[in-house]
Amino acid sequence: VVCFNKMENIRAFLSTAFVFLVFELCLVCCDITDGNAEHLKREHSLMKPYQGVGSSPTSQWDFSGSTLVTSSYVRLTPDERSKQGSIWNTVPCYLKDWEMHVQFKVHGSGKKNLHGDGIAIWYTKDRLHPGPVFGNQDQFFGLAIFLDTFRNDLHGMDRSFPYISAMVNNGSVSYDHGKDGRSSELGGCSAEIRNREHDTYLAIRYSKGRLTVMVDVEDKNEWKECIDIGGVRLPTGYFFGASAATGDLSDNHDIISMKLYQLMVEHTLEEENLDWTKIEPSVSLLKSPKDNIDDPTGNFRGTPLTGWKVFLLLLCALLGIVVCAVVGAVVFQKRQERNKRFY
Ligand SMILES: [Ca+2]
Repeated sequence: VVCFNKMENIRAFLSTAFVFLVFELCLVCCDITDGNAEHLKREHSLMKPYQGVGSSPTSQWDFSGSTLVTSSYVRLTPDERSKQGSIWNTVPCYLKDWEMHVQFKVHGSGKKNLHGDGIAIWYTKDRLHPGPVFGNQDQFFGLAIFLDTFRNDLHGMDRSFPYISAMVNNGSVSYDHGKDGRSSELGGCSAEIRNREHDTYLAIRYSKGRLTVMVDVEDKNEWKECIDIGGVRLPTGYFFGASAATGDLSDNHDIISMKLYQLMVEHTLEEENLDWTKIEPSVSLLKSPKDNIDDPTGNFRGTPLTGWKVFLLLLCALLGIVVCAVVGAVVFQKRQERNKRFY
């Protein structure tokens, strides 16, 4: 009788485990297709040979200042003093979760430390407003990523240049050039982005309030984390752009491409019902970035292979859990039987 009961228990347990496994697999499958699928959005992307950029009323990109568009690059500034130029997407972006990949090239004849000032990538309310912040207006609304190639702050020797940093602004804060924006930066890293023989890339991901910036400048075809912070709030309906400026020192600041990918991320009903265009750009620094890790791999160029790898890993983990549970149940029952014999 004991043996019969035991078999029944194990069978019941196994069937429960099987149902659980199937259920979990379904969840995992749904998660993979919704979480990792990336879609290039052509209306927000700038790619060779830049056909129709700026020249027609239906054009999706406008440019101003010193910007020169050729068939193989968009030169925001030439390697000459006191230039500034920008290029702006004319279509507001209503995606809630996105990833922008920028291929850029900063190069010039200036020797070490005798070049400047750098490039800024923007996601802002206003567009085509030339100004003092890397060729764009100050006190902007939205997000800026600065690729600062010149050290203005001689007291800030704890960081090497070029230096990449992020700033979110609700129109109230000024960028402090003299301090290289240190007082308003959310995070940053040093990266050798200038005069490289190979292609150099930057990726900006904004998803579920988390801002991640990655660089690929070592010709290794892999992303290296630069900035990763949570609690960032940005509205939809802003514009993507890029600008650059030179001063007493100069460089060629080229954009080769800007590719925007939509990230398929699920939001709660409450989030969906919000009017995302009304969100004020802000950052809650109370939240530690480390508390906010939902994708610790930071694996950007999500290919189907990565998705499958994750899937297989999860499958193995689930199978492992089930095997452990079954073994545990058997051992537990055996122990109980043994205990019974003692009574
Ligand atoms: Ca600077």
